[in-house]
Amino acid sequence: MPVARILKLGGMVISSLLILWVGWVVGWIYLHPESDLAPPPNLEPGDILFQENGDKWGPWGYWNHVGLYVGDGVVIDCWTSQGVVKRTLRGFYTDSQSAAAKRLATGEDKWWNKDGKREKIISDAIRYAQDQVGKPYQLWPPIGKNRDDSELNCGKLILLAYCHEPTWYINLDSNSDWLWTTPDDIYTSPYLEEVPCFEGVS
Ligand SMILES: [Ca+2]
Repeated sequence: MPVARILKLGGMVISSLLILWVGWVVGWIYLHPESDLAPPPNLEPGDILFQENGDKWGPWGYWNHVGLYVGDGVVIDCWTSQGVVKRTLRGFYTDSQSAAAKRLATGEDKWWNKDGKREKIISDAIRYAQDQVGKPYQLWPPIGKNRDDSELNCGKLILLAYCHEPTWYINLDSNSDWLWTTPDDIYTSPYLEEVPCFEGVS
């Protein structure tokens, strides 16, 4: 067999394998099977939603995505492929293999539970997230620039939504490294409490 023919066949095999591999990766990332998880009926605007969606390329830890519920069945979150977007609450849950929700702690020992501050903090967090829609995803680790919101990722969006300096300062990154805010860093924050997920009444 002539060398040119061998090279041509080899090239075809390699390019076919490459196409298959790219297809597999794209499919694996974007076509997660839908789950039958449904949002709990007692969510409130400002609640922070955690998702485990099987994306093993996501952040380290159990939860690999986090978003903000802004009310009226809408979630704002930040995706690698899309940047900051609005999506449906139901879509957030059907994309989840498991999910949880947390909210700013309601205990009287917290300074924000006095003089209506909690309501103001939550409405400002929602407004902040809405103002970020359309911003690009931050591809590289945000070392030293976790407060720069020209580019965002899912954890950083939530962190900055609840960290309005100089008006107030609630650092939801529980390990406070300011290098990378993973969904797990937020999930374990002592400033949040679990939303009791009552089943819907059918
Ligand atoms: Ca961190």
